[in-house]
Amino acid sequence: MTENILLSHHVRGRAVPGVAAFTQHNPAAPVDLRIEGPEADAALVAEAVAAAREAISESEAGGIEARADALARIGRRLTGDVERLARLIARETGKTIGDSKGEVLRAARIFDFFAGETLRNVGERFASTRRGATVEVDFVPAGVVAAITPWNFPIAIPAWKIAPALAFGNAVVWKPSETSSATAAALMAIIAEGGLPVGSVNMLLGAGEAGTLLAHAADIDAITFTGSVATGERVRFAAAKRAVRTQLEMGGVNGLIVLADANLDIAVDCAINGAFLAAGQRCTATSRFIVDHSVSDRFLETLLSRVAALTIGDPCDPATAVGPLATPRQKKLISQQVASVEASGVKAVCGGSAVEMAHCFYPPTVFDNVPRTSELGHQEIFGPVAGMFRVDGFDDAIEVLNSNRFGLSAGICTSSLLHAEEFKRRARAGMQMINLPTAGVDYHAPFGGVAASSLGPREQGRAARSFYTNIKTSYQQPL
Ligand code: UN1
Repeated sequence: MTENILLSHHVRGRAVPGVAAFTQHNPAAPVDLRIEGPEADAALVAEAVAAAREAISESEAGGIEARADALARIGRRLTGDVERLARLIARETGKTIGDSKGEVLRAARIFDFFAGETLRNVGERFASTRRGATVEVDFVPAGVVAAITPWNFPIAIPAWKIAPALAFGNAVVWKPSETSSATAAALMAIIAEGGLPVGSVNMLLGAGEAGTLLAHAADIDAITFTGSVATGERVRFAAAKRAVRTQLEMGGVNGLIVLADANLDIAVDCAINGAFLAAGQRCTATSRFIVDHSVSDRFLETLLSRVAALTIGDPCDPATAVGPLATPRQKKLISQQVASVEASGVKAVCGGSAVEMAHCFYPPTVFDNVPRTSELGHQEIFGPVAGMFRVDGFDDAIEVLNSNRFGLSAGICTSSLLHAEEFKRRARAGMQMINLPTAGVDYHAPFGGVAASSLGPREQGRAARSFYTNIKTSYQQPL
């Protein structure tokens, strides 16, 4: 029997229903679950922004300890609810149950981390160049933050935007992806019971227009966005028009270098994890294996035997390693991208369009001998698809690594300290991974990329404060 879930917006502490405008099914078994949600219109966007604006002064009046307590409470609730939330994520987005549990716990720890940051928002005090005077620097709330979040980390990414926004005294209008709106609504319900002032977090649902309206809304102070390059560009233009600050996390076409001196078992582990877990649907996923020709045949042979052993299936089954893509639309897009690479003459050594799979499942796909000019090296494919580029030594590997316009995460497998150090210096990326997969980051360290991957201040960890606060500098001469 199909479970039907009908979602509502959440504005000023209340559920706001609307006409169903979008639908999401369990991508592994469409008859299992049907989710419907409404599309926010301009009037509701304006109301949510107004509610958020009012909550900011209440949050200030409540003080930092009340905010810290609320964030800690939300973190505890998430931990207590891990089984229910993880099952919902798995059924709504196709993420495997193990990854879904890990993600809920990560979100809980993010709220906990920012509960502490609420109390650690220390300023600075300088002596002035003017005798007797002092200069103080305070980090004050940026204001109303619009958060636009994707479906691939449906709880962790909202957590690492909403928790710091609240910690530093802001209020939020949040537009989650229509593909993960039921998970968003479950998080929203937990946040709403956290004890924050009404309107501190408002959630607007929708499949397109709502996000556009929010990005263009009058009276927002900042927009934080994670998603595709194309949507990120639209958000950037909308924000630039009204000089609203932006933080954009977009795509990557991340490379993993495997040098001749690498431990090949570790290299294959990194490749499998980076390219195929979460069905490759992470902006930090590995899409390029950049392998020294002296080890490339052995690397490929081990990789292919490991890929063949990956269990593809029901994300709710703990034995599953690779679940489905999130939506039929994603499957169609990835199928087209793979077909286009095949049409250019590059050969898939496993997976590819020859393999038909049910529902939203897509086979792990590896291309070999990819030419450096291939679209595979330049265009993000948000699925379990990667290409092998055979290279000649370290310098050649770095040249291939840095040859596209992105710069999110870069990896290297090597036992040479010298090469590891050189790699950190020369890789053009926001994150460098040495003998580790390109995907999988800690929540207490800065996250973000360079070049076409990211724009604006870093997310997560202590670095998050710079986006969510304004700096006030006060000069004082005692009389
Ligand atoms: C991770 O690799 O642990 O959308 C996090 C994404 C990134 C998050 C990746 N913003 O995939």
